[in-house]
Amino acid sequence: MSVHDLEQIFQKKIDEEVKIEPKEWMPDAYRKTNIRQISQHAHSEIVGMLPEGNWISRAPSLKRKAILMAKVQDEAGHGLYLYCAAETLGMSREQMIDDLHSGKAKYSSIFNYPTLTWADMGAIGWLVDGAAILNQVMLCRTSYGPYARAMVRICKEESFHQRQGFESLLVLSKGTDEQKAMCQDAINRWWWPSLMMFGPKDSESTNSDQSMKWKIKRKTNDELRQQFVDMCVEQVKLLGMTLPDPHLKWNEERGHYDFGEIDWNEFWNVVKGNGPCNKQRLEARRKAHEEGRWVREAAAAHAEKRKQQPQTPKGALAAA
Ligand code: FAQ
Repeated sequence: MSVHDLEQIFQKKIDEEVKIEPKEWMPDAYRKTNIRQISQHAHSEIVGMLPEGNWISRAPSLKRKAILMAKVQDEAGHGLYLYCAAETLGMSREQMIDDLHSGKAKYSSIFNYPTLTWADMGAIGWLVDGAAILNQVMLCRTSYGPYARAMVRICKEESFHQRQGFESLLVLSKGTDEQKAMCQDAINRWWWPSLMMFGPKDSESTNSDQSMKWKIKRKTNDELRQQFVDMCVEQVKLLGMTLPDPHLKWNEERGHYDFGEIDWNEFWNVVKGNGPCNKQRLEARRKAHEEGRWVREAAAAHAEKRKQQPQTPKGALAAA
């Protein structure tokens, strides 16, 4: 079959909403962009454990500590599903991890900001998980099968994460003056970086056009960002707090909220590795990887030993 025929079969599947599966033919660029996006998504989940991990030992109660530990553990699980999904495209886990540690691979800009107070745990849950869910709900319908299926499970857990974040802020927002101030301060610091999570504006997004054609992405960066703003403006009212943007205003004609200009210099600066915590985050990941080396080696030696052991014949145990 010619490449032209293969391309036509591939395109027909995309048009008819049939998922693309690992062993099927796909254009090289489709494979590459999926590897890029899925591995960056996996790295984001893994690096994303660090800002919250910072507060596990200082959570204000046993209940909050248990919730936070479960959330961070979920994030590890999300990272692992996503690495598996990227592996089905022919990229090795070692290579992905090396690319993260060498600074070649990106991960979400949001995780390069510090977590200064306990209220940041609530703000991350509400805003960061809230932004992540909007993006990920659309990815449940992405055209690459293993990625779409991983997203279904991840979204269920993320929506729990978002609710716990909102609930945690709600408690602070009804607390003492200091707690209220801490809540507002966390919202102020996390608002703009959360808007940046959706990526550059559509006019500057290099990958969007092709990714939309291949149905890897179903909504553009700006569409999702707008959906997020509209959602948060309503939710913040329930907290009795405000969003730090004087330009937020309902636009009757558009049927959406207008909002202020994002500081794109800050965004690109963070993406290029110069955000407040980029160096610290990568160092923490490299250190964890190095310290886990003996575990990987022991697991590999154990697996090798099992392979060499004679297999028990089927039914031998039952007969005994
Ligand atoms: N940070 O052409 P586009 C989470 C890069 S998971 C850093 O528009 P695309 C869970 C982009 O890679 C959060 N870099 O790119 C959690 C590209 O560079 P490249 C992560 C960014 O791929 C919650 C260049 O800019 N979610 O939060 C960012 O079409 C709480 C041009 O951009 C995902 O990864 C950014 N924010 O659209 C965990 C979802 N934005 O690669 C712990 C899957 C853009 O060509 C605690 N990913 N860049 O060198 C996506 O949906 C897409 O990749 C976008 C970007 C929408 C992020």
